[in-house]
Amino acid sequence: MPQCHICSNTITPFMTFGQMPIANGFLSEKNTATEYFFELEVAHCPKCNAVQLPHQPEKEKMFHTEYPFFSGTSKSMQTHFADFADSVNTEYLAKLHDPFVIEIGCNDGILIKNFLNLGYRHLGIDPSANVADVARSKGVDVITSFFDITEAARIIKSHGQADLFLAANVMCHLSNINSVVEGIQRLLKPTGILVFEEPYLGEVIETTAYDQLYDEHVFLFSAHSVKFLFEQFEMELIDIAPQPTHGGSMRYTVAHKGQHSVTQTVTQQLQKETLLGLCEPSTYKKFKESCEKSRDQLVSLLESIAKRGETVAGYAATSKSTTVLNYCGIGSSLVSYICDTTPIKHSRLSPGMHIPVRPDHEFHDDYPDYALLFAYNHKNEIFQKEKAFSKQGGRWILYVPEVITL
Ligand code: DWN
Repeated sequence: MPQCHICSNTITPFMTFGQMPIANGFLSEKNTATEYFFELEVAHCPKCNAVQLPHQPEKEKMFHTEYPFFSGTSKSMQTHFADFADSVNTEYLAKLHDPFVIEIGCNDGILIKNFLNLGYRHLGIDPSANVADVARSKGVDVITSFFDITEAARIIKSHGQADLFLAANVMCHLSNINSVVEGIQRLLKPTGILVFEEPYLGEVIETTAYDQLYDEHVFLFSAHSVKFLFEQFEMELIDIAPQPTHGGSMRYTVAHKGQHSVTQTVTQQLQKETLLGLCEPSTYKKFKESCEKSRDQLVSLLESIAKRGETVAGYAATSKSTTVLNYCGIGSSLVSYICDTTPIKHSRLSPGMHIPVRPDHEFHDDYPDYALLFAYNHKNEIFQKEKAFSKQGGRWILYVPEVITL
C-alpha cells in the first residue's frame, strides 16, 4: 500500500484518472511510439489531510532542458506577481537592512525579478535549464538545481540564510516535500518568513477542477495539510489569503514557531475547510462522481458538435489539458488542433491524445465554430483578446465549474 509523502500514513487512492502521459510532454510524431505513461491515482491522507498522487514520475522526466511552460506568457500573471512582490516587500522586507530573498522554481524570473529591481540580494533556483536561462537573461541570479536539504546546506555556505523564501506554484510539485521543508527551515533566518501559493484544494473540490491533477501536481494543499506539514519542523502557518490565480489559489505565510503573530485568517480557514468537508473521505467520493459527470457531459457536447459537422479547436495547450483530454478520451476527431502562444509547443502533438498544437495565428486566420478553453484561469485576459472570435459568431466551451457554451 502506498504511504503519504508527508506523514507516512498508509493511503488508499479514492480514484484513478487512468493511464496518463507527462502533462507537459508535448512531443514530435517520431517519439509517439515510446511515450511514457503512468497511472494517475489520487488519494486523501486521513491523518494529515494532504490530497496527493501516491506515485509521481521521476522528476527528471518532468523538469528538464526542454520544459515548455514559461510563467511570463500571461500579462495578468505578470501583474499578479508584481503585486505579490510589492505586498511582501511592504509587509516584511522594506524595514530590513540588506534583505536576502530566495525563490524555488523561479521559472523565467516572473516573481523574483521584482526583488532584483528593488536592488535586493536574491537567488532563484530552478531545475529546468531553459526557463532558468530566460531568468538569467533578465539579470536574475539562478542556480539550475532541484531544491532539497542538501542544496539548502550548499546555499547557506555560499550565500548565508534568507529573510524571505518564496515559492509560487512549486511546493505542490515536490514529492520529497519533507526534505524541502527541512531545507527551508534551515535556510530561513530566525525571523525570516516563507510565502508560497498554490492551486487550492477547496476550490478544486468546489468547482470540480479535476484538471489540476496531473504528474507535476503531486499535492493539492489546504490549510489543514500545510499546518500539519510545517508543524513537523517547528514552523507554523501564520497567515492565509485566497488568490484568484489558476482558477482559485491560496497564499500561505509560514514562520519559525513563536517568531511572528498568527492572524485570525488561519483559524477561520481551518473552520471553513471543516465545514466544506475537506477532512472527510465522503467528500472525495462525491468529487470522483462529479469528475465522471463532468467528463460525460463534455464528451457528449463535443460528440454532438462533431455530428453537426461543426469544428472545435482547443485554446491553450495547458498542462491541465493533458488530464482532460486523456481522462475523457478526446482525440483529434473531436478537437482538431490546439492553438497556443508558446513557440516550443508548436509543431508538436499533445501528450497522449496526439492532437496537433499550432501557433495562435492559425486560430485567427480561420476561426473554428467552437473554442474549448483549456486556460479558463486566464479567461478574462483571453476573452478580452479574442473579442473578434465571439463577435463573428464563435462560441466558447468551458468545463470548470461546469460544462457550458458561451
Ligand atoms: O504549476 C504550474 C502552473 C503554474 O503553470 C505548472 N505545473 C505548469 C503550468 O500549468 P498550465 O500549463 O496549466 O498553465 P496556464 O498558465 O494555465 O497555461 C499556460 C499555457 O496557456 C501556455 O502554453 C500559454 C497558453 N496561453 C495561450 O496560448 N494564450 C496562455 C494565455 C494567457 C494566452 O492568451
